[in-house]
Amino acid sequence: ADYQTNKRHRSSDEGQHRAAETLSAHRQLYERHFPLYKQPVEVGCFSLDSRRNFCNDQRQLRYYVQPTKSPDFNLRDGYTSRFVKRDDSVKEKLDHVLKWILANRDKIQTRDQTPSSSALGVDFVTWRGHLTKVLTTPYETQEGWMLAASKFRGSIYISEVETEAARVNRETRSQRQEEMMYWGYKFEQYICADDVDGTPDPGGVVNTNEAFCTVVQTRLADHKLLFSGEVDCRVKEPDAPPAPGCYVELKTSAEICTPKQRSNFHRYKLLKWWAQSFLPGVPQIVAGFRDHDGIVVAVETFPTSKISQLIKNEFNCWKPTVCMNFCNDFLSFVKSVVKEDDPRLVYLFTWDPHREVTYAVHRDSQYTFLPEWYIKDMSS
Ligand code: 0WD
Ligand code: CA
Repeated sequence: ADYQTNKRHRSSDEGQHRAAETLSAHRQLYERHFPLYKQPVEVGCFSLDSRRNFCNDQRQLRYYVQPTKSPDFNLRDGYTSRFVKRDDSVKEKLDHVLKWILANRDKIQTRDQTPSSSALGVDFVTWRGHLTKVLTTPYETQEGWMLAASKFRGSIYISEVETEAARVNRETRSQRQEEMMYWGYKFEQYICADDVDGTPDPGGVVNTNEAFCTVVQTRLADHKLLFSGEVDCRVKEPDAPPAPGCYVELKTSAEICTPKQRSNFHRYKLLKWWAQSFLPGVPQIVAGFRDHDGIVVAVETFPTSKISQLIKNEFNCWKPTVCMNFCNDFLSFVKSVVKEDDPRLVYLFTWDPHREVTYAVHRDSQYTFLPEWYIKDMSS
C-alpha cells in the first residue's frame, strides 16, 4: 500500500525504472523543507514591438516613476479611443523564447559543457507564466491547465495548451470584463516612463502588443531552468541592483473594504502575485487599488520577500514551500515521463481541480509546438 501511494505522488521514487502514471496535487504531500532555489540570473532580454515583432534588445523596457501621495488615475480613460489590443486568439507558444535562444545561444550559462556543445545544458525551457501555474496548483480550485512537453537535444520544452474552459471564457467575456482587462495596462501607463529621465504619458496610446521580457536561468533542486517572463518596468537609479533585482511588477486589484475582502486578497491574489515575482527574482510589486469605477484609491508596495510573512495570520493559508515542492516534484515527474528525444512527440500533461496530474502522448499532432525553423537552426 505504501508503495502504491508513493508511486502516485512521488515519481522520483520510481528511480530509473518505470515512470509513475499520475502525480497528486494534495498540498499535505508537499509540506517539506523548502527546496533549493538558486537566485535567478538574467542571461538576456528581448522586446516585442507594437506589431508583436521580436526584437533582440531592451527597447520596450520602461522606468518606474513613483506616483504622488494621492494620484489621479482613472483606469477607464482611453479605453474606447486610445487602445490597441493584442489579438489573444493567436497562440504564440514558445516562439519568442526560441527566437531569443537562437540569437543568444552563446549567452546561456553552461557549467559542465564546452561552449561549442550542441546542447543548451538546461533541463527545462518555458515561460515564467507556465511555472506560476504549476506553483499555485496545490491551492487552485477554479482553473485547470494543460502543459505540452517535448524533449529536444536533451532539454525539455514546456508550452501551455489552452483548455476548452479557458477558450470558452476567452470567447464569452462580457463588455465589463473586456474593459477591466484594459485597466491593468492603463495603470502601467500612469506609472511608467519610456526613458530614464522621462515622465509617464497618460495621454498616449495603450498597445498591449508591446512587451519587455527578461530571460533568466536558475535551478530548482535538480532541475536547471531557463525561462522568460514579461517585466513591467525597472527602477531608474543607476546604482540599483542588476536585473532582475531592479525590476518592478505592477498590479491592480479591487480596493479592500471588508475583512472578508482582505482575507480573500491574502489567500488568492497574493499567492499568484508572490509566485509570479518570486520565480524570476523580481523584488517589488506595486499595487494600485481601484474602486468599481476604475479610479485608483491607493497605491501600495509589496516586497516579494515579505509576502509570505504578511499572510501568516490567515487561517489555513498557502505556503511557499508547498508551491516549490510541488513544482520540484512535477518537474521530476515530467523528466521521468518525457524520455524520448523527439520534437515531434508531445507529452500532454493535464490537471483539473480536485484531480491528479495525468498525461497522454501524441505524435505529429495538433500539439506539436517546436517549430521547424528552430529545429533546423539548432541542428545546423
Ligand atoms: O500563447 C500563450 N499561451 C502564452 C503566451 C501564455 C503565456 C504567455 N505568453 C507570452 C506572451 O508572449 C507574453 O509576452 O507570455 C508573455 C508573458 O509571459 P509570462 O511573463 O510568462 O506570463 P505571465 O506571468 O502569465 O504574465 C505576465 C504579464 C501579464 O501581466 P499581469 O500583471 O497581468 O500578470 O504578461 C501579460 C500580462 O500583462 N500576459 C500576456 N501577454 C501576452 N500573451 C499573456 C499572454 N497570453 N498572459 C499574460
Ligand atoms: Ca503586471
